[in-house]
Amino acid sequence: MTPKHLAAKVAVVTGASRGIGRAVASRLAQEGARVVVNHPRGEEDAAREVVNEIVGDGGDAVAIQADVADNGQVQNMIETAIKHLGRLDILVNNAGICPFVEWFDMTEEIWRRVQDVNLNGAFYCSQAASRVMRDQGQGGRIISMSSISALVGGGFQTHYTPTKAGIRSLMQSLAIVLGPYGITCNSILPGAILTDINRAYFDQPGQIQKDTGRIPVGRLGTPKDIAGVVAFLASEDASYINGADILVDGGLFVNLQ
Ligand code: NAD
Ligand code: RM4
Repeated sequence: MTPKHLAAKVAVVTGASRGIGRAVASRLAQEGARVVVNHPRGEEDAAREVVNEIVGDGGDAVAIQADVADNGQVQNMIETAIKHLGRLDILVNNAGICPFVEWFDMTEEIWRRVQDVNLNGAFYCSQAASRVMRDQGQGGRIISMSSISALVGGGFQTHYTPTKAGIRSLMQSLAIVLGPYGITCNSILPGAILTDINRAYFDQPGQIQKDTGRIPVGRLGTPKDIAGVVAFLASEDASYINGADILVDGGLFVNLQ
């Protein structure tokens, strides 16, 4: 990939105040894209830090607050993005939550919130963004954070794994609907990436060593491991990849025997 291959592009990255989303926002900005750093209420400082870092490195970014689980806030985010940055070329559906919960303790409220943020949020953002991309008439990219959890279960993730399978499936269907407009839709399936979402789990004594032992490359993933793949899918080199998913897990999934 040539440097600054995303110059003149505008990207919206949901849940970009921390973790994988933050690394994605920074990487897309390094590639020349102007970036919307979406964040939920309460993460203003973290989002400002991401924007300042990008601007300090010579890039361009703006923070926009929106709960992706709220369609009205999502519409408002996309309108505000267009007002500030003029266009939209890349949507990264990254925002997600996974409160680890035992099945017999699972409440309807927790179940619904996880569906609302992870899957319904991806629907709201994808529809709003693709309408803009369609009207621009210059194609686009929708890249969604699914998970290895789309392929395997998780005992404390019974609410979460269906959302990740759903996101992957949504990208497959949207690839058909939006391909004719030059808008490609793909998923990334990260394995175990150490971030806030699983910090309490990995803080348990011996847990990192135990899980790392199952990963052939011998380490947990980092947000940067995922950001590079997003940059590739956003690039011209990936223009014929549509409806695909890329497992980025260091070989964890295939290590069954
Ligand atoms: P994280 O907790 O560090 O980041 C999640 C981000 O989503 C945060 O910036 C948070 O503010 C944002 N967010 C949460 N609710 C939101 C809402 N309602 N509206 C807008 N933003 C919201 O976790 P992460 O690991 O960086 O997760 C990012 C994505 O990657 C998630 O979709 C997650 O499911 C997926 N993923 C993570 C892993 C992993 O091992 N960390 C593996 C597979 C997939
Ligand atoms: C992911 C996957 C990871 C887990 C996070 C919370 O999709 O299951 O292993 O750490 O969710």
